[in-house]
Amino acid sequence: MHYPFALPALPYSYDSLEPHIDALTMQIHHTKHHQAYIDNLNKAVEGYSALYSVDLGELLIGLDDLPADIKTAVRNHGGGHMNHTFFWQLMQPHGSRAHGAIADAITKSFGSFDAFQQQFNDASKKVFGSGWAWLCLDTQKKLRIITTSNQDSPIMQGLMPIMGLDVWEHAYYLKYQNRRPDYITAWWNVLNWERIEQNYVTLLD
Ligand code: MN3
Repeated sequence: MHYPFALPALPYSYDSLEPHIDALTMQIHHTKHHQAYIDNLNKAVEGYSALYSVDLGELLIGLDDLPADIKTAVRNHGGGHMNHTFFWQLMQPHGSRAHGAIADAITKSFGSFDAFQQQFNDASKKVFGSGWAWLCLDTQKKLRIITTSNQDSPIMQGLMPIMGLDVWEHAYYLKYQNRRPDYITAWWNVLNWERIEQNYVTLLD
């Protein structure tokens, strides 16, 4: 992904994650929130032609090398574009169950899938304010659960995301209001574990 950045189409319809994630939330999240990150990212990069061909991941990893006046905008809006593009792909109607290499790795790392789910949920609930919970692969190829604030991406701290959960209020407030834990519980019903496993396996190479 590089400039000019554009909104990716969802691989499913807005209402197809019902009842777990409601259609209006999906529509506003995709067409308003995600689009706004893209618009603001394009506005920030516009005029810096040396950056036009640079991949978004490289921009985020190399934030310190960016012109000072666009660093914060690229961090927030570039992170927002990166994270949401990733997030949409993790979901599908009629979610699947973890299996194969990723399920084995999770069991090995966390003791059991239930223990992993518990840890991931706890991390998601504890994010103060706006942010994300992530399952990442570190440089030693070990699985780690982390959280990030605002729209920071794990790649900004050298970790590769395998799955991630948006716990900004805009991701759940219309349906769940202040009940973030209910949103977190519901989200597990719409996961695309084939995609998550693919994210994992690709990183092992
Ligand atoms: Mn969001």
